[in-house]
Amino acid sequence: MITVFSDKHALRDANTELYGGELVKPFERPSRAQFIIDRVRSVGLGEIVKPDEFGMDPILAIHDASFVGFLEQAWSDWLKVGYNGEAIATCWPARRMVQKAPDHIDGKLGYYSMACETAITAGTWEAALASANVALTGAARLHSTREAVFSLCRPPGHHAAIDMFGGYCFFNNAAIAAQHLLDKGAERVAIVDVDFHHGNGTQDIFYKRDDVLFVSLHGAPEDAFPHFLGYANETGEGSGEGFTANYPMKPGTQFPEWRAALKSGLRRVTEFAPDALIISLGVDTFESDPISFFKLKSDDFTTYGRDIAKLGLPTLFVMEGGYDIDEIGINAVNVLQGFEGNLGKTNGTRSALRYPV
Ligand code: Q9C
Ligand code: ZN
Repeated sequence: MITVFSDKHALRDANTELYGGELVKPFERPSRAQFIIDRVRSVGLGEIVKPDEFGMDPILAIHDASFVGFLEQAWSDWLKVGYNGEAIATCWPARRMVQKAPDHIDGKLGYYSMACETAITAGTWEAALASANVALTGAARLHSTREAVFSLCRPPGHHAAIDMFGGYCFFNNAAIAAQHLLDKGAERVAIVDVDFHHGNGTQDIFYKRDDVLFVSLHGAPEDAFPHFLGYANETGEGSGEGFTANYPMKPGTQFPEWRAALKSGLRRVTEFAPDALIISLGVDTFESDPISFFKLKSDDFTTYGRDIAKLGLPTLFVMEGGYDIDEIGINAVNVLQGFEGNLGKTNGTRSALRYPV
């Protein structure tokens, strides 16, 4: 399997995350990607390629132009008001307030965010852009070769909505990749989000659409971030009704229960008969993840990689979360090796996309 990777991820290197009432060193840090790419190399997963540049159009196909403009300017706007720290939102347009972007950066940060742990800093824009290009390059490669690709995105993307960043995410890389495949001729794309956290951004983006099936397995909103989306009764709206499936699970959930939910979600994918499958690959389901509460062990990642491969679909893996840094490379690459172990290197050619090149 080829891996798409950009060194520019390292430009996303915040000093602070608001966590438990303290400003701590962010859980989402550059060494995460380093450990994963090191593991990709050490197991000989396959070729590692740099991303191509796709310009702004594929990003603007998913995100509001005003939001994208805000992200591009946020750090310089923040510096202009003379603050000393990193750019963190402190107020939001909450219930019964006016939903309108104001002029001041303090207001804009709240308007365009869904959480405040994610500080904007110098280099954040460049890294987020590179991460989207990593996803797009993976999608383009999947389209032309039909072989599975690993887009080692960082920063992650699944909490980013049409006009909101947060949860360590800025652009929704998986959504951007899905739209790119549709624009290239795919009729249907399925996204299965196995990150510990609910993929609120991805769900929101595709909620009223029937061309993208969104399936998410995650910590139940009662107990887990992002807390305000991801209940089982969220199933889509309008023509999107029935094209969102949520599997919220309780603290302490172990692999057998998690795997049963995955298999149920994968059956939904099979029924949907997509041209391509995107896996939002977070490995924060690991038993010793510092901010999550599922109990998967390293071998379980291999097992479920094999489960995914059994669908026989052209598959793009897009990296999302995972914060047990020492084990992140092993767990992420275990999924990919499990996937490849099942069908081998011929996977892509065995299951051709059903639309013409
Ligand atoms: N007490 C991703 O995995 N903070 N984002 C949670 C828990 C935010 C996770 C606080 C976690 C965001 C891509
Ligand atoms: Zn996560």
